[in-house]
Parts: sequence; structure tokens; C-alpha cells
Amino acid sequence: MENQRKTVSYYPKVLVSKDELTALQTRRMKHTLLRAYSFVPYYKTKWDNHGVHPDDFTFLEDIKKFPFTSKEDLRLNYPFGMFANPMSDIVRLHASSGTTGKPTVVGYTRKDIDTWSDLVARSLRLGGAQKGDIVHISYGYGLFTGGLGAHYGAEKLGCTVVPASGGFTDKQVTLINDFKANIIMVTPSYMLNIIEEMENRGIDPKDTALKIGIFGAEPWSMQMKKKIEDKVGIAALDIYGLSEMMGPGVACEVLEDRGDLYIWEDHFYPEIVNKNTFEPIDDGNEGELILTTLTKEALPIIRYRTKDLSTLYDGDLLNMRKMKRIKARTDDMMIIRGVNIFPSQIEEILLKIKAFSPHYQIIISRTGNMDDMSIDIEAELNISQEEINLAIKKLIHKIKSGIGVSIKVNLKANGQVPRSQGKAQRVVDNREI
Ligand code: DLL
Repeated sequence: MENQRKTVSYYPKVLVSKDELTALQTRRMKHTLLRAYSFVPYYKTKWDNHGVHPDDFTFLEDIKKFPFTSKEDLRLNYPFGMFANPMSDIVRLHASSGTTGKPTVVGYTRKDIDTWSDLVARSLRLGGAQKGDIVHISYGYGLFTGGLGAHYGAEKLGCTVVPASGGFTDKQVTLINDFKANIIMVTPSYMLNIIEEMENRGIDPKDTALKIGIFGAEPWSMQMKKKIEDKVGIAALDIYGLSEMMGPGVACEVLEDRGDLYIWEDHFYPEIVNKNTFEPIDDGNEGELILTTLTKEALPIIRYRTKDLSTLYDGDLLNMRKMKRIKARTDDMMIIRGVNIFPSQIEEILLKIKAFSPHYQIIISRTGNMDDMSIDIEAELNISQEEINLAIKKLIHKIKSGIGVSIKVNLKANGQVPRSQGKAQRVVDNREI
């Protein structure tokens, strides 16, 4: 415990007592509600119609009186309608394209960028990085928040940043090797690509200088984490965030207290609600994560429905709460012949079988009235045909007995399953709508 305290003392702000934290959150929440009501017409109209006012907020529980905000609200107010500052105060815009409709646009004041950088620096420091480390960033730069968010945080910590962005995997490998980066920040699925490129070039990833990877932006199973750790010989830590709140750095896995992520509760207030009824759920139970910004200037967001499934609970190291690794997004759920399935459940089973490579894709199709699921997979190198046949049988059996659905397995030649360039597309749905 003494040791752990030594590490977090680099960030005294995370060592606040529970009472101090509650007082800080209450003060910040009140301020955020007042600003949203005064400067964002959308909130004023919505809350007036709902019969609530910032004056109705005294204690943190009072936040439950306020209605939720969703991605749709941001889209309806496209592009800048939800900003609480005049455009002359906005120094940065990011946007996420999503799969349908208009992109959601987010804006930052100078102070917002500073807060964001601080929180990514905090996430990195508590993840084991420090001044002097060389941080290779393969999150995409551009409208996506991953690249620039990670970049500003790593610089703030005093690290040497390699702004590689996504793509050009062969060049990435050369840079990681030659510059001797010891930290990498990238989506887990693109990390698999980098590992594969190293292996193809006869470089053992374990021989690089990498010691820590800070992975996020998409769900990844514990088996994927283990696979990356085993192949590269690093600590693979989880970082969570979303553009509507800020970007990466809303929550992060801490090296001294591995497993799950601490939420930076001094800047974001988390709640969990039932994913169907939206009723609040007590800590310790799974549901949809709801977040409220406590310090954002340009884009205060009240009770945002993240659609991410998680559970909140008290951690051992800090007084801020932990959230379980995101299991899935609520809208990622597939219903196949009446069985509810999340892609992460398939990944967990698939990657436990050593014969398979971690590159896979789930294909959903419809024959008549029946939905079918198949999985495109590749074998690891140097696996005999006999072992592969056994592994396929095992996979079909484990998914049938564990999840309750029959699947087909398509064994693809090496390199045939599409590789991720950022966030992986794990499911291809070929059903007609
Ligand atoms: O993905 C921000 C980010 C960049 C986080 C780099 C971490 C690292 P968006 O593009 O707005 O922002 O997507 C946000 O991605 O609601 C989750 O569904 C998913 N997501 C983000 N981090 C994780 C994670 C960035 N660690 C959406 N585990 C979120 C699982 C994650 N899902």
C-alpha cells in the first residue's frame, strides 16, 4: 500500500477524501447546470418542459431529476447548437462520423484542452509512464479524438511523442524499432496489425523497447489483453473515453491496481441505469453508463447516455470509483435465433483457443426467416491441419454450449480476414433490413 501511495502522490489531486470529492462534485455540478441552462437554449427548453431547474439541484442525487442527453440531441443541434461559449472562445473541433446521419461535433475552449491534456497525462502517469518516456501514438489524428487527445496528454507529462497516427504499418514498425518507443497508444485491434507486421519482418515484439501499451477506443476482451501481453511482453492497460465527454482519458486502468478502470470522477460524474427502463441501478450491478461533465466549458453535457455497458464499484487505491471494462455497447447486441449475443463473448471463447490468430470477423446472414452466424478466422502460423480441425470443432462446441447458438466457421488463408486500421469492424451484418 505504501508503494502504491508513492506512485499516486505524483497526482495529489486523485488522493482527495470521499467527502472532499463529493463537495467538489456537488459544486462543479451546480455550476455546470447553471451554465447549461443559461447558455444552451436546448437545455433551457428541455428542462422547462420537464419542470426542472438548476435550483432543484442541492445534492448529487438530485441529478436524477434531470432528463438524459443522447447522441441524437447533438445531431439535432448540429453543428454548434449545444456549445455554451461563443465560437470566438472555441479553439478546437472534433467530430465522430458514426454509422448513420450527421456527425456529432464537439468543441473545446482553451481551458477544456488544458483539462483534457491534464487528464490524459494523469492517465498515462498512473499507467506507469513518466517524463523521459518515448510514446508512440498510433491512434488516428484528425477529427477522431484519439490521436490529438493522447498527443497533448503525453506532451504535458513531458514524454517524447511520436505522432505516427494510423496506417503505414510497415513504417510504424520501423519507427518503433529505431526510436525505441517504450510506450504505445493505439487501438487493441490495430496493435494486432503492428504485431503481425513485426512477426512478418522477423522481429520478435518482445525484443522491442515497449513496456506499456495504453489501449482503448473499442471493446476488447480479457483474452485479447492476455494475447497482446504474451506476444509483446508488455502491460496492456485499458483507457476509456468518448468524444462527447472529451475524448480518451475519462477513465483509465492504473498500473498499481490492475484490472478495470478508475473514472476521473472529479471531472465526470458517473451513474449506471437499467439499459431498458433507464431506472438508476446501485453500484455493483451492470447497466448503461451515464456521464455528466463537471468541468467542461464549451460543451457541458448532462446525463449523457453512452450506450456502454459497465458496472461501478469502489476501488482499493483511490476514492474515485472504478468501472468494469466495457463489455459492449448496447447497440452491438446481436439477436440470433432468439439468443442475445455480444461480439466480446465470441472473442473471449475464440482467443482461448491457441490455434487461432486474433484476427476474426463475425458474419450475420439470413436464409429465409432464419438468421445465421458464421465466423471468419485464421490459424496461427505453424499449426498443423489436424490441430486446426480439432480447434474448429472445439470452437463450434464451446459457442454452442456457452452461448447457445450454432455457428459456422470459415477458415481463411493468412491475411484474408480484413485487418483493422483503427477501430475494428468485428461484425458484418449482411441481413436485409
Ligand atoms: O474512442 C475516444 C478514445 C480514443 C478512447 C482513444 C480511448 C482511446 P469515440 O470515437 O467518441 O471516442 O468513441 C467512443 O468508443 O462510447 C465506447 O463505446 C468505445 N470505447 C472507447 N474506449 C473504450 C474502451 C473514442 N477502453 C466509444 N473499451 C465509447 C471499450 C471503448 N470501448
